[in-house]
Amino acid sequence: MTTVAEKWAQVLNDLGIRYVFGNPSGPWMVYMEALRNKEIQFVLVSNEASAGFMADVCGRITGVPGVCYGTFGPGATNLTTGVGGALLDRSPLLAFTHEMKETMRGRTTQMGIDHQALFRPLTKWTTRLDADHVEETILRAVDVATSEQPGPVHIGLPADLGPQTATDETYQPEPPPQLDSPGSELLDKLVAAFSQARKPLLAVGLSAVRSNAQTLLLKIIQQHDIPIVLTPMAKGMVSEDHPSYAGVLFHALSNLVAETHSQADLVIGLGYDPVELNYEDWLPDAPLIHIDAEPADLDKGRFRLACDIVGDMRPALERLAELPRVENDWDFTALAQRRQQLFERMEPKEGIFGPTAAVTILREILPDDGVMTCDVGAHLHLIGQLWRTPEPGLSLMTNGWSSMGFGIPAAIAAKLCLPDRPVVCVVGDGGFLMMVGEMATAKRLGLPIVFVLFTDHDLSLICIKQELKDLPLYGTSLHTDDYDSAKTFFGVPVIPAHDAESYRAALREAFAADGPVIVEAFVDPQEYRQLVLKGDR
Ligand SMILES: Cc1ncc(C[n+]2csc(CCOP(=O)(O)OP(=O)(O)O)c2C)c(N)n1
Ligand SMILES: [Mg+2]
Repeated sequence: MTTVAEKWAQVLNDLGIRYVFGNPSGPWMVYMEALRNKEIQFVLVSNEASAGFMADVCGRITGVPGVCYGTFGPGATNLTTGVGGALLDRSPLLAFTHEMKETMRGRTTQMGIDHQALFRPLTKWTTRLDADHVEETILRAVDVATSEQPGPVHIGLPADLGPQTATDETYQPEPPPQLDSPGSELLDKLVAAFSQARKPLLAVGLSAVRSNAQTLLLKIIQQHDIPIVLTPMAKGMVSEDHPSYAGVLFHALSNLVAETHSQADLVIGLGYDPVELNYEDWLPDAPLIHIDAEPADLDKGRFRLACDIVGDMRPALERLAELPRVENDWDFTALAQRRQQLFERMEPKEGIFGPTAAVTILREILPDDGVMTCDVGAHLHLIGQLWRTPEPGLSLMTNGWSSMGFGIPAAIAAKLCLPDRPVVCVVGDGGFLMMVGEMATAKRLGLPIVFVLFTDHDLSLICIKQELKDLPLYGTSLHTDDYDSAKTFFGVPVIPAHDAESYRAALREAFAADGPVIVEAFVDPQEYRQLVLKGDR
């Protein structure tokens, strides 16, 4: 006889899942025990929101849905913060929560709320497990979670289900759905518009990263010499020193990036997911061609959608790559000057230890194959533009969900999935306070991760927004004037750094350590004022 919990663990094991993140409860014990027997590690987190973020990042890195768990009511609501991340950052994820047993569902009872209703707006699908369909439910959930656009699925576990006998199943999974190929008339329209344009521009987003279209993309910009802008989560799709590279939308100095895209007379949005930045927030007065698995989300009263190529991206890319070179009017000398100016303006200034110095020095020290995870705040806006990203997937951020608290759990998950790579997390002091409990997790797991904490004593991004509106700074200060750096957090040592020299030494020491280390960089946030929130939105 196999119990539901045992079969559940077997199915997860067969899928290649190695970690389940969460915080336990009474009815979860049979599932934990089943995991232990399958050598799937249950990773205890301090807050279920982290479990969601960790599962999201495992899903992004491995392509197999990450798995997380929360108990009734508050366990589930904590988990939703991470599950929402998987929805808007497009990561495959399975979220399990305990629900009341059938006879108690809808009754007044401790911790009892409707989890199906809770997860409906946060997931692609929400369902409930039963003893007759354990394998079928999980495999269907995986299909939903991994199909375009990837995202989370919630599966409720009735409280009394785990120890019940699982029925034998004969479920035959269906082949995964294929994306439609766009018709040849649409591709002809694309070629015609591209051939007529004098200043076409490529805008590459998050979905392009998933489409494995990088080689074709590089071929197109090589062939036709056209500029390319990236969304923050598409960083790494083209190198920052490529002659076509025009910068990242929305992040630092986006006004300078706009000097290129505002000249375009045709924009080709390639895998452009407006979840990061709506087209309307930056599109020039030029027609748009949208190439993605999802139709264009555009205010068509204000902008002209010349062509919506929905489905598989590759045929459109292949047509552009095969097309004989189309001449255009772009001035590549001016583009190179703007690119140079963009990076010069983010160079550290003499005598100030600010975020630009902290990011620049970290980039020098982290090897090219290292993974950098980042939290949300002014520091992310800087990193999004400044951080050289040799390949997609080496800068992990949340720009769809944009939740503070992402960076620390993301780094833990990245290190678990990629143990041979150096992993660093950059986190603001506000975001650090949200997830400081996960220092205990990193310590317990013995993960050599470097957490670079930018202590600027403020929610800097919000301060800058207040200043831009001529409002007094209010409700944004994190510490008192007598702030004293901690020596350790739950056994994780803290190395303070007040200048570039001590910071460099601290990083070297931290990367050489065999466990987690916090490098606390006391950065002067003033330079953000010249760099972030400069346009777009
Ligand atoms: C969960 C959550 N709460 C609030 C916000 C709004 N928000 C965005 S950035 C930010 C400030 C972040 O401060 P900190 O972590 O210190 O980073 P800094 O801006 O100082 O670099 C806030 C409050 C958010 N994005 N996510
Ligand atoms: Mg701060």
